[in-house]
Amino acid sequence: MANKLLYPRFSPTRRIINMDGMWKFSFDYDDKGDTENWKDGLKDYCLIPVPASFNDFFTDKDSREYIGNVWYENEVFVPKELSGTDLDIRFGSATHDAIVYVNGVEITSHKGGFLPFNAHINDVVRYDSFNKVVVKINNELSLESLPCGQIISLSNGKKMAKPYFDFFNYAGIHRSVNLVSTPKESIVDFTVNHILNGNDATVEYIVETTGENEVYITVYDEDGHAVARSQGKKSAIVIKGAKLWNVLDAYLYKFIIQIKDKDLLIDEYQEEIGIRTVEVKGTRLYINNKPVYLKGYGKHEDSEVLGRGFNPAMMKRDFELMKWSGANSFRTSHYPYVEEVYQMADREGFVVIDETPAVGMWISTQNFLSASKGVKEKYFDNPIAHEKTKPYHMQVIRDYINRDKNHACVCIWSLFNEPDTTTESAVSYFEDIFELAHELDIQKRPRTFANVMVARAGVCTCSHLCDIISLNRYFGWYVNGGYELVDAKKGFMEEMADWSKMNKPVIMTEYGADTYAGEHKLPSVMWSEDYQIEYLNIQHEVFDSYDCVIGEQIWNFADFQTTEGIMRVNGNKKGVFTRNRQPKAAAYLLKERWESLPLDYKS
Ligand code: CKU
Repeated sequence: MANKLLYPRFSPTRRIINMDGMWKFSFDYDDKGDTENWKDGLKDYCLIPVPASFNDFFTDKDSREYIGNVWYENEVFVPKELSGTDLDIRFGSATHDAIVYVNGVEITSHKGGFLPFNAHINDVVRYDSFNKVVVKINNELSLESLPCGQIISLSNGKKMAKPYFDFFNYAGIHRSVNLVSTPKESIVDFTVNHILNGNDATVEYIVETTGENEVYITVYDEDGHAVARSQGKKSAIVIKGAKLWNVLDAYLYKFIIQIKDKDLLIDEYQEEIGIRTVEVKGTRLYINNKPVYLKGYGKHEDSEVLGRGFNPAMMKRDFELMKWSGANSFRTSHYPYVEEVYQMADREGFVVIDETPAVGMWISTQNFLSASKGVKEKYFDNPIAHEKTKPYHMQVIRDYINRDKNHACVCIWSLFNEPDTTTESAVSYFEDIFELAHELDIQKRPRTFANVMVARAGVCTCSHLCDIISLNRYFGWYVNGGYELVDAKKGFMEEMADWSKMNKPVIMTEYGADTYAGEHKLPSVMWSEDYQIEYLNIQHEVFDSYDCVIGEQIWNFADFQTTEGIMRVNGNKKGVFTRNRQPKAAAYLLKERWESLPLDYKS
């Protein structure tokens, strides 16, 4: 059975053995891991925590910047009671590419660093004893990796990453590793769609199992009362007087799904489900048939020491700060985030624009900045994009929609970030990706991609495919910065006039100014906290002038790590909060604005 991406949960019929903790770890500088059979056990190693990026633990640059294969190893005891069940090993993610060995046998390989994968290990596991798990991970970038980039060689023989994107190429085992034991006949997938009729809601559902026994669903409200029941693998449940999932006012029902043979329970899985609809009409985004205005952030999974590793404490702090600032939404720029983030967004009522890792679709030997300016070769003119990247991108779309489809928080799919849409050669690629997302999503949620500044209205060859136009614009930063700020508004207004003619909703998915926390200057200069505020005031005037703008998500929630260079001061400093999650002055400006803008602003 191919797909067991369901989030790993304990139940009366399911067992989870969590493998997080200290793992053996080794860099493979000379590429000898394969010939020396490290799959059977690492020779020289240190211990390293999982989940985490490996990059920021060590005190030398070679470790931080390391490109190539790294190896991880751990042991797991598998009790006898699990024999007779289906046993899988499941990685929340491994960045970017991974090969997994159990007891020396290769059991799976996976391409891509931001989605879960699993493999069946029944045939190789030893019950009632310890089992060796070895993972070989590669963090190289190419034109056909997502995100895109390239690797160069230095004169000392070391490799170096040249990302075509503006975040550090963190790597390692970033999310939890679990052994998942399920019954031989089990629930493997579950999909819901919501229809509202008056005070009632109908939840259409499809349950996929590995057997023929009957499926039963019981729906519990938040007080633990059973409010509806259904039977069958494909049916609909009517919830009378349904309490809907609303923005910042979430309500989650618990769906308990069972496979039963008469009274015998065969498998059980539960999921919290928010009931809501999402729709675009004209220039508005409707949730539960009510127009909404989005306020919030483009984010990153990024923190000190851990890099891109999942940290529940950091996640909690981020949600508290977002709520404090009056935000109601964020974008998972520039890749699908850890599953716990969507669970929390469901619980808190945040609207999520869920993004794929399709970022850096520009060709450049420099970095993301030169990539998005004056490139000679256009990304989608290259056959590699169509022959190699697109099929892989389509697989990513399948996996991420499958993983995230049931989350109430996921209201918009962002299928690319800032691709080169200045050429006709992008169109067929985009058509196929947009079509696939539509076909796969039973809820038919709106699709978008974050449009780059050089692909203006009239130039962008792919914006007609979007249900919502998402714009990343830096008037007052990359153009017309500093004393020229007066001209920024004019240019921005003119461009928005063109976009508004498309009669589609527009979300500003990026705008921002690098700001060095603590830097103050009167009158302001670029990089000061004072300038970030002036810059934002201009942006807000533009957003308020155009009826079609139905959302604003500032770049970025917090300062984050990037590749070093003349454009970045130990990272991107466009954060409203510092990397340690403390406010810059602009946070108070946003809080005042966002707390005063009603959810139905512009309706
Ligand atoms: C952000 C050229 C614009 C790139 N865009 C994408 C995002 O990943 C960057 O961090 C803008 C920036 O701060 O430049």
